[in-house]
Amino acid sequence: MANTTNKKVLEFVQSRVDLCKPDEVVWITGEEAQYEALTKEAISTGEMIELNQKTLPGCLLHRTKPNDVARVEGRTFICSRKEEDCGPTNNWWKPSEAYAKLESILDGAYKGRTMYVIPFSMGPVGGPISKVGIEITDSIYVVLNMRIMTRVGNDVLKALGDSNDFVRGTHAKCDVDPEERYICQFPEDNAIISVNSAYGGNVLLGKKCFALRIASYQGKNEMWMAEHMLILGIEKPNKETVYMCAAFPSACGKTNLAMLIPPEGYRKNGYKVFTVGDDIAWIKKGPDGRLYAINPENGFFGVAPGTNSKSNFNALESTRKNTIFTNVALNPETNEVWWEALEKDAADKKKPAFLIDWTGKDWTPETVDAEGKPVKAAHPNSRFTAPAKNCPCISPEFENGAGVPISAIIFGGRRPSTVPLVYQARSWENGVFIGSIMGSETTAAATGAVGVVRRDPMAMRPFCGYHMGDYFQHWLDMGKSVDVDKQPKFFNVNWFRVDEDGNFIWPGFGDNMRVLDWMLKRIAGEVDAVETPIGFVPKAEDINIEGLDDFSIDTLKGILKVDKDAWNVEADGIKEFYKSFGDKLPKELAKQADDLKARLK
Ligand code: OXD
Ligand code: MN
Repeated sequence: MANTTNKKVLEFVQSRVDLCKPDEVVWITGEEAQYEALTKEAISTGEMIELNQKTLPGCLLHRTKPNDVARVEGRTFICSRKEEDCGPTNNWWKPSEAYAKLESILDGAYKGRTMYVIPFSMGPVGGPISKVGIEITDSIYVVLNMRIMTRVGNDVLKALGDSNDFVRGTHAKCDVDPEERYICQFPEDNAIISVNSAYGGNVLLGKKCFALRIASYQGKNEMWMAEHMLILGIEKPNKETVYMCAAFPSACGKTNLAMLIPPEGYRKNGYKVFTVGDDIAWIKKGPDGRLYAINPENGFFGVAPGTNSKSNFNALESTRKNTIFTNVALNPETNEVWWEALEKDAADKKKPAFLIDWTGKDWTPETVDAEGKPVKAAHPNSRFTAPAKNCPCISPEFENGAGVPISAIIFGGRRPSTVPLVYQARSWENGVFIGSIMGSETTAAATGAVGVVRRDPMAMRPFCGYHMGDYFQHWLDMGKSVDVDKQPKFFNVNWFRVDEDGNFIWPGFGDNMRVLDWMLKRIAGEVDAVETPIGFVPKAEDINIEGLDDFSIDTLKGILKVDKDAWNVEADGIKEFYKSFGDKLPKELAKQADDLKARLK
């Protein structure tokens, strides 16, 4: 039964009942008993597999269809009223046509099924930066995941009251037909419709669809920002905690950086790292004029393969209870989960000899496909959905709805050459420029063409809900709204420089703390830097390499170098990329590109 008298909510829910024609309607209340009953039901139908309740209490495994294992950018649409508001980085679909097609798919889609109504809050319930959504779905998997990834239930409806400020999300699994799969955002209507998928990134509508695509549009209109950023806090020996946000394209180690364990020397000296968020930040000006960030999510939807006690101890610990695993392998002997590189090294002997792979088939380390290539037991994009509160280093400020004050904004990508380990922007405008040109370089293994940079501005290319040129302008406007002395400092990092043999030069992982430490010193005004055409680069002696085996100051100098020839090529590439935004490219950014070119002469 509905626990609200909010007319707009009731109207929306009724419109979905009329269209999708479910047998039954269940409102998600947030109560434990309801959750337990739904879990039991999903286990009884085989939708969920109950894992070893002694070693993995409250944990479940789910397998999606093999055609439904990742976000689908080609089938994701921004249905803005005007095409020019969508921009060159998104697919546009005229709203009237999109609604007509989607409604024809949704018509009767819940026949013989139960419709679940999930009221959810992005951010702590009732918080000043938080927002509400209602997701309608026919999937218990979605309900159980949303319960981990967001705050759900009656409290949310209470906080919403009579307000019309909520996002309307409709999801229907239908036949999971990839040809009829559509993930559509209607920014002007506060609406999302997702059909024919059951994969997390497409169907947990609070995440990419709302918290990035719709919220970025809301942020532009309401003077705040929704960003694809982790948030971490570093507690210094004097107990002061400095917060930083960081944006990286997918597969650059955001979750690892967010949960970093500092090297021993730092731990001994009293440094601690706390995680506020690993994927999304909502940023707004606070009463003191500084920028504050919240993590709108309540859990981590992390990639499982590669996660082990060495690469990310804290993430692994977070998955030890009340976690949903999707498309990982199952060890039938222990009823536990497994994925590639779950062992931290060869001496860690947990690697099983026999498994059920992510598709439900028998698997041994010798299993090969039709072409004789080894078959992976877990899908490379297999995931864990883990409650944030499980994380050993979750920040004490995680539930603070007012957010944490941001002192640094970090951008980065995978760049085997050209981009130094770290440099600092000259100003907010220059920082926006650096964010707008970030991206990852293709490698020979991936495409055959080495050195092609796929630009992914602010890591928002697949997630910006409006024209990217207007988005850059919004970044510039946000900067103007904050006094210079209260603005965060901008940095760019590159953990991925390689030597002639293709080996990573910088050790990465916990040792990235050494680079964050330099940023702390810059923020506190404790160290100088070298001015170069691209920005301020550290003096090598200001980066602490104590305790790093086989890593000399000369090696460090090598990855801090700014190569003018390489940057001239880069600057030309930037100008080419900027052309795609036409006259929506802010003049300030065009000038930044010209100034860079001039400084490189
Ligand atoms: C994610 C992504 O799943 O960015 O977070 O792809
Ligand atoms: Mn992400």
